[in-house]
Amino acid sequence: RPGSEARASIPCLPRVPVLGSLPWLGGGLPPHLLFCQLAQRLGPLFALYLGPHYTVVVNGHQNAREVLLHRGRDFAGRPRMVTTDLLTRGGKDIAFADYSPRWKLHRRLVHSSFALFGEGTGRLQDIGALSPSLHFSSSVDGLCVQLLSGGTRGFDPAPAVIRAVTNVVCTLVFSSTYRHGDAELQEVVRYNDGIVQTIASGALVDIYPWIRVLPNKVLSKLKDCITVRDRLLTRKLEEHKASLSDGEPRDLLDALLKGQSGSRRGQRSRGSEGESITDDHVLMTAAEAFGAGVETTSTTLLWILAYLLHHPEVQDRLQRELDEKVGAERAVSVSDRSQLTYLDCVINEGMRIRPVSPVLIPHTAMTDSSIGGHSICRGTRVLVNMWSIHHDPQHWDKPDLFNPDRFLDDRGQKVTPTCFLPFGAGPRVCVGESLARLELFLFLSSLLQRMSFRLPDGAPLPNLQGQLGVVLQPLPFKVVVTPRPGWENGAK
Ligand code: HEM
Ligand code: PLO
Repeated sequence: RPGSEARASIPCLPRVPVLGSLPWLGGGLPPHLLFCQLAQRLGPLFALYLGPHYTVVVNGHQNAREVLLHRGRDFAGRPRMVTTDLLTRGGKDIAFADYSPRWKLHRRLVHSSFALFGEGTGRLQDIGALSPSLHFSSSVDGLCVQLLSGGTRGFDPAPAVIRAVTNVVCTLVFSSTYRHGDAELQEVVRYNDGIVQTIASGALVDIYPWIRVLPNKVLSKLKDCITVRDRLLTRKLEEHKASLSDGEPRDLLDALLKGQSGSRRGQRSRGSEGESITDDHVLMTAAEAFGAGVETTSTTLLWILAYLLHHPEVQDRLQRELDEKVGAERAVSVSDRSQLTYLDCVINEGMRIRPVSPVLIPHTAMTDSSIGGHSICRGTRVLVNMWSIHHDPQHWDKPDLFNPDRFLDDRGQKVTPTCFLPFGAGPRVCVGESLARLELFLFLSSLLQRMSFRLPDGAPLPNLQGQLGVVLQPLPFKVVVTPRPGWENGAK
């Protein structure tokens, strides 16, 4: 069998029944670091058993590009897992759904709906709106005002950042913007946090599905959060259905509902009813836009703030660039983006040094295929260790150093190294990439234009190790915020 040859050729950890290779994974290191350690011993491509599942771990960028890009179709499957099945009603979302014609249709629909909020439309910019009436409710202004009201005592910026990013996603998904302290916004923040906490600690459940039958506090908390989420989103969906008109979609829910009827028409003409996008799909997509949109963007922003506290010279240089290219008279706008090169490098360096997803969501081989000349049989799980790729000393000079200049060449022009893949690549590449980049740009540029961040007197520098849950998060840290000239109130 080709499968048995493949298993012989890729170095593989030993295993015991039921536990798989678990006894050889001791030491308590998080997976991305453990895999780096194992790669030193076994080589960049190795295998292990997660419970009963034969799993190949990819550490080098060439092999990763092969899996994600060159043979992307072969490896575009996803394994089924207990927690994500609960989260997504058995894979009716994008991220955790297995590859299928319906998934392709669904992903395309989501992609084109996101394009509605992209750069060209100015829609996202409305979130940092210039109109005075929107000042307080707009997320960017709101965040600036809130941070600046933190006073001179040190405070944790995370709650304000998470709330602001959640607000942006609420605007995009169902056109709601919330004022500070709004009960519905709090509810969204709370249930999302509950899912984040439980889905990662529920990882064990995914390796041993039979634990599902045991009483499990984690699983019941996850279920409770999902119930709250579903109640809120179902209400939004019903409201949107009732007020849907023929005009331009107001938000993601409108775009999905319109696409849904479009795809049904398309299906009928092709006679394949089974593939249409159901209400469940619409609901799961909205839920996922929240999960993916909030966790990733807020975590990246917090990592960058943590690094700016470690590197005040980078903050100074960012502010010099902003003063030179934008000034203090007006708010930053999307059209400034091409001018703010150094800011772009800082965002890239933040995503390189602390990828939110240090090991990508597992892929599975949909057909017999190969990686680096080793054959891989259908059904094999593949873990791409983005951490090892972003910290490979052969491709990055002093990889543990925060150095945004590595994204500039000798002439000060931007460069994107081939081993920089913060959003993945190929058929499973992040669908929110352009949205995420735009948000990171708008938030960071506005924050640094209007205020400076420093450590509270006597406080320790932020811990940069982070804490691995569903994403890699910085541990809580404190900042002191001071307004820059002209921005004493946080907004104009
Ligand atoms: C997938 C990164 C923001 C939606 C992914 C993947 C990565 C990633 C690494 C997995 C690729 C793979 O499995 O091969 C990021 C980063 C972000 C970000 C670094 C921000 C800094 C967003 C936003 C959204 C989003 C704002 C949507 C609102 C998704 C979805 C998938 C995904 C739906 C699953 C794609 C699929 O499986 O086909 N993202 N993401 N992401 N991302 Fe993002
Ligand atoms: C975050 C908690 C939400 O309540 C549900 C959710 C949905 C999509 C997930 C996201 C969580 C975590 C980050 C993920 C995202 C899909 C793509 C993204 C895994 C679990 C990344 C970085 O790959």
